[in-house]
Amino acid sequence: MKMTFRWYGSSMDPIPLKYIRQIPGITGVVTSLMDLPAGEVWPLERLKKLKQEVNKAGLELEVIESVNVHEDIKLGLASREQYIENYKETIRNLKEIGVKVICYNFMPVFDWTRTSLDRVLSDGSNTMSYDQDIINKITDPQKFADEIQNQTGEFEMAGWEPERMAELKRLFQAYETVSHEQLKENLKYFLEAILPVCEECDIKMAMHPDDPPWDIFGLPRIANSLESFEEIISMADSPYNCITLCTGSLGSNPDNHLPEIIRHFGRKKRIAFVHARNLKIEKPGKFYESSHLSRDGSFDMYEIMKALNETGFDGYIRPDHGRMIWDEHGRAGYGLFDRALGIAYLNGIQESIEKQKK
Ligand SMILES: [Mn+2]
Repeated sequence: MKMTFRWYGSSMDPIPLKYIRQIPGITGVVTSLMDLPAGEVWPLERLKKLKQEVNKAGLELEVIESVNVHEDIKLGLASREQYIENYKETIRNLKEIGVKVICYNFMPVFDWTRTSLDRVLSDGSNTMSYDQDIINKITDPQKFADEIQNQTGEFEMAGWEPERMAELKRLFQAYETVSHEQLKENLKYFLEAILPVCEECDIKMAMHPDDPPWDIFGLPRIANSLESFEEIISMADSPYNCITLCTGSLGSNPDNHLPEIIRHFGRKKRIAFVHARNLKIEKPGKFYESSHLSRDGSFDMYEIMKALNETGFDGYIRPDHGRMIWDEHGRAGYGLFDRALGIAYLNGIQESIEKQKK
């Protein structure tokens, strides 16, 4: 497997590539053109420059996270045709720079959601947390979105693009008539349209699970369990219709048995990308993001890595969100220090699994 690190680009990420290059075992970065609104074609010239910059630092650029799907595609509006054509064009441009995997999600309106970006843990570190009781009391999602944005300081949150947040009201109204079944239909339509291009370009689409893996604010969510992902990979049957196995997103519902889900999709060769992280479930619907260490959280990270190893996973993996430690100032969940510790830990588990096999 190839160990990677999410990086937001030199103008939007305080972490320089040269620091990332020094993390043991790292092969590349996972990045995107964050300033482009969803639905636009990613210009080849910019992609070439980005690749050059990453390669110059001694790193590969083979995974994009994310090429965001325009809301009109998720809503199934007639205007989706143009956005789907643009998406295909972006896939073709990404092929030109050697990209192998595109991570995306199909969550209506909100991307990953937390109720706090800087909860203080007992060791003095800061982390992101979620509490369904807080979400249940929110009557105005716009106010909630504003509050979360205020907590991010100067850093815009990935997946919470300003243009999408600015029209929350209109989007909520538009989704009133979209059921779970309709959203699945719209996903199927999208996948059937783009997968032939993915096959031609040898680029895997890796769908990220809903985070948290249940409906929020009454919006439908359809990618949150073994069964739902089985439905998704079957609705457009192609080896390029794959999954981003995010342990934190799926695992915040304790009904999701992570090693079992990994074995199920790993055997089918449908896991293209892994987000490996841990979190501590305090009670159903309430959790915080812990360090990667198994005993700090609710997941058995050894069993997770073992399931990947046993199914011959040879795709891309990255540590996911980290805490803020050692007074680091940066993008919530995406500091250097704790994620680098996460990599060192995952490397250690991987080495011990490999040696035990001999
Ligand atoms: Mn993730």
